[in-house]
Amino acid sequence: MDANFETVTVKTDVLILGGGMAATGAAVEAAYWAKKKNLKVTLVDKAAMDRSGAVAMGLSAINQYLGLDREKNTIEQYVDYVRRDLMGVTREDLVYNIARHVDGTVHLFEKWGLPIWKDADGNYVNEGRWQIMINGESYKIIVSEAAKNALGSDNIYERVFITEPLVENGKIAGAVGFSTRENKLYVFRAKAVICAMGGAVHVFRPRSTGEGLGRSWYPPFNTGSSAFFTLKAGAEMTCQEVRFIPIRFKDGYGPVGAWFLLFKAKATNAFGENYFVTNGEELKKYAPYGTGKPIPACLRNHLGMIDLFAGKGPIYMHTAEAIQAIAEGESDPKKAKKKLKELESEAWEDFLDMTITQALLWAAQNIEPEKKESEIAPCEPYFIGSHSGASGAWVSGPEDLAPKDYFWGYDHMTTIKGLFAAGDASGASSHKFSSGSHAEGRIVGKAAVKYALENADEVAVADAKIDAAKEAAVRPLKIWEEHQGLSSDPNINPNFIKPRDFMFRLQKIMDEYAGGVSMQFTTNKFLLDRGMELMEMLQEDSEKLAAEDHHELMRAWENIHRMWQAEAHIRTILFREETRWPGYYYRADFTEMDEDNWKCFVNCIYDPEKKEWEMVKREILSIVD
Ligand code: SFD
Ligand code: AMP
Repeated sequence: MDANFETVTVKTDVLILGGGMAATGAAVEAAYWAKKKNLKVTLVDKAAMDRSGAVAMGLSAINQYLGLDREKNTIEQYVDYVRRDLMGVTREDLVYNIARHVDGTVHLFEKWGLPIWKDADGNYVNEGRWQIMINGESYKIIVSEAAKNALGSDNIYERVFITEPLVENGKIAGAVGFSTRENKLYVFRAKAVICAMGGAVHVFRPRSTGEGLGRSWYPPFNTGSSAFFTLKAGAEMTCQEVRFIPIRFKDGYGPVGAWFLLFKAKATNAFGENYFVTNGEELKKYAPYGTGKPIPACLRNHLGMIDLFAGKGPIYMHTAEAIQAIAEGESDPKKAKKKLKELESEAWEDFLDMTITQALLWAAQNIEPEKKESEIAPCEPYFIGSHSGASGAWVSGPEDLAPKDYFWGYDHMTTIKGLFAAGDASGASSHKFSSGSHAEGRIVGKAAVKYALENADEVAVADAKIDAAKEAAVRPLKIWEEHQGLSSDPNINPNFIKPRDFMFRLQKIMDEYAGGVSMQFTTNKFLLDRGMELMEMLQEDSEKLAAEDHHELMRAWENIHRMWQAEAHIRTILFREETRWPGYYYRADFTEMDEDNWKCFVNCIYDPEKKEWEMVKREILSIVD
């Protein structure tokens, strides 16, 4: 391929990176405020916004909705729920800020056309206390349409992959990227930048290998771009150790929430023992978090893992029992039969709305959920700030809620001036899910416009810096051009490594040294130190990534981004000498939770000038009793 690329320079006021839930929220809100002040807002997505990001396939529930009855569900109760779920480590000001805005966002979704389940009285149907059911196959198209209408098509760049940030003296100045279809390099210059490029998948070796490679719970197209972008800008990062391991229907990765909460299904080990009961004593070790209700997500995993690791698997979700029990609640046999049919179709729709593969797998394996139980299993680890993980950038809280040390001027701005983060990109504010990510996007959309107004001068960037970023962006194509003739197999060459093999190498390091599936999520200082050594060699080889075409160029950069997420993770689990989130990972050399020394945030900062990492502890400051 010809690696001569045309440079397109785009000047804007507010630049939104990503086109997912947080970015579409940011677009709607920023466009509204920008219009009043005659500012320009531009959005860049590596894919087509209608079906990009985690909600590409749709969803079957909105997992954060407080409801209009604030007597029943208070914001303080939501904060307490999240705090306990994350074993005490959460930014309460951020969780509070999102929770107080999220219902308005959900009402917008409905106004834009999202079908939300209603009961006979016209009330939303709850899945659990904070979750509501939707017919969400077209969820992403609906929120994307609203963002497109707000911004106008001239201000949207689809299929442009952002490689790295432009920063000068601790201030954001823009971003560099390339088209995944044409020979075009993009230099975006902006006063405020919103990073919303999702979480990271396939940093760890997945359970699905050759036979189902690419299948994962969280989307394979979330590749650590947010973590890379904020780290490389020099922003302080938080909770990089708090990976998320969801329990999912085995191999198809179908979510379990509807089964546990809506259908009230039970999970047991192969011997029929309910591990929540038989291993229940274990929870006392993790008081006060483990002894409250609901049991934190990591501890739910932990109780199941005790049995799995003891050889008592498979673990089963008893779908048939649950469906029969609800149907039998109807005394009239005719009604009971009708109810059974309804439940059967709801069970299938839950997956058809958001994890189609799971429905296909059920069909392929002759599983009728109303007749037969299904295997569930813990997945490989993911990096996701919006579900029950917490990794992301350390951002400012809102002035009216944030303790002094958590406030530096603009809502949800990182420690780099003018650089904002939302959704998976912002840390320590878990349980925002799709709705809270959109709400957080709206919060940063408004704050970024304010910042752009109050900091109207363009941040100057040295030409050499921009040229270096452009050169790096297309380097894998040049390496391919130079060396491809040396071997007959395009994937094997002494002068380069292809993205696919590079990814396998990264995943092997993470799996075997940083506590992946094959190590039963367990690691220690020696394994982590060795893992870092191997990572350094991988980093050297990242300079030799080769790409045959635009698509492979994207793959090359996705893996560079994953590699940085991996390094931040290894450094942080190494620093925190305790096991606070069993079920997510275990430190074999520090097996207990240590409230005296480690009830704190662990943050990391990469200095892009000195190329050095710093690890710091930050105090947890509570705002809710
Ligand atoms: O059942 C670049 N999620 C659920 N949320 C809910 O509210 N209800 C559910 O039912 C949920 N479940 C669920 C969920 C996700 C998935 C995959 C499944 C099931 C199967 C979680 C939410 O989806 C999630 O919290 C939000 O989507 C997070 O939003 P955000 O904006 O942080 O991430 P995104 O939507 O994935 O968007 C990322 C965007 O960035 C783009 N991008 N663009 C340019 N350059 C780069 N280098 C880029 N890298 C990425 C992407 O294209 C995308 O547009 S359940 O399991 O709990
Ligand atoms: P999931 O399908 O696992 O992503 O879960 C969807 C929602 O239900 C999230 O808010 C979870 O925290 C919650 N959830 C899932 N399983 C349980 C459970 N056993 N107890 C309490 N909450 C749960």
